[in-house]
Amino acid sequence: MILRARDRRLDLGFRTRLMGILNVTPDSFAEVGRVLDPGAAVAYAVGLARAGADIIDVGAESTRPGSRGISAGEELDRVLPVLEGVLKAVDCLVSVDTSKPEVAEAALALGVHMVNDVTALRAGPAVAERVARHGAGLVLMHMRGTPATMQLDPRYDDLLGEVSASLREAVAVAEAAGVRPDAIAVDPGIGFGKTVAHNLTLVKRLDAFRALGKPLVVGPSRKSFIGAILDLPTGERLEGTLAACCIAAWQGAHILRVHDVAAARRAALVVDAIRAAPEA
Ligand code: HH2
Repeated sequence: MILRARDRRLDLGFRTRLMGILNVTPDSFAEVGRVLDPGAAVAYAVGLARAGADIIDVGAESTRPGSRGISAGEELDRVLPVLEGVLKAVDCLVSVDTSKPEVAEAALALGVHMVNDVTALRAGPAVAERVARHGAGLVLMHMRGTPATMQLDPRYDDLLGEVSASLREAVAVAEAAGVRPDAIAVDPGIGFGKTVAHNLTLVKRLDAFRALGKPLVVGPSRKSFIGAILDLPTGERLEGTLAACCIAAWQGAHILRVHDVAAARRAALVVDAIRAAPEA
């Protein structure tokens, strides 16, 4: 399987890929990966690329549980100078983590390769239309509710079926808007309107999303379900993150969205080697 993004093709067949997290925010849930100063943010991105990131995902609005969001103007002010610098400084793919069409458009005009939309086009096709016009890639992530409300009482009758159906609909909207079928990846949205048990099931049963026929992105990195198991703060969730990443990769994740690229790279290489080993 490949993921196309502008003139680039990310081959997903032979090894697990890594999306490194860069949050240009004062309030993202984890301190790791949070860099507000533009110069420091670009230097941080260079470090992610050197550590083995295949994609650097730059976000300027935290979507942590309870957050209320920021204006498009504020998001643009934070993200554009950083994207401009990152695009010049690294050779890997660069994505912008936004669900606002005006932010997506400005980032695409600068040359970003992908848009990572954590609302999976809930507000309509505007983001997808812009992605299509630039020939870029698109990640569609499942979220139940909004960041402000999503963790109040998430319930599903059929977790895997409902998340799959919602992603399938979003893919149809994206394709109808003109996004190339091979430029779309999907993500079940760990922590976005999910209980601890839901998150564990999503990682365990990631294989259920293979039927969507799209590259699978998954983002367990340092999230609260790991904290709930280990009773540890975000700064001490690396080992738990790696455990979840290994299971996710084993179950078919093509791209792991992580804060800790160097550590995840080592873990993923071992998973890939085990997968490639002879059966007996
Ligand atoms: N998680 C977060 C943000 N964007 N995108 C995808 N595709 N998948 C995810 O799981 C995902 C995402 C939340 O993590 P983070 O960016 O570290 O925190 P915050 O939203 O507080 O900035």
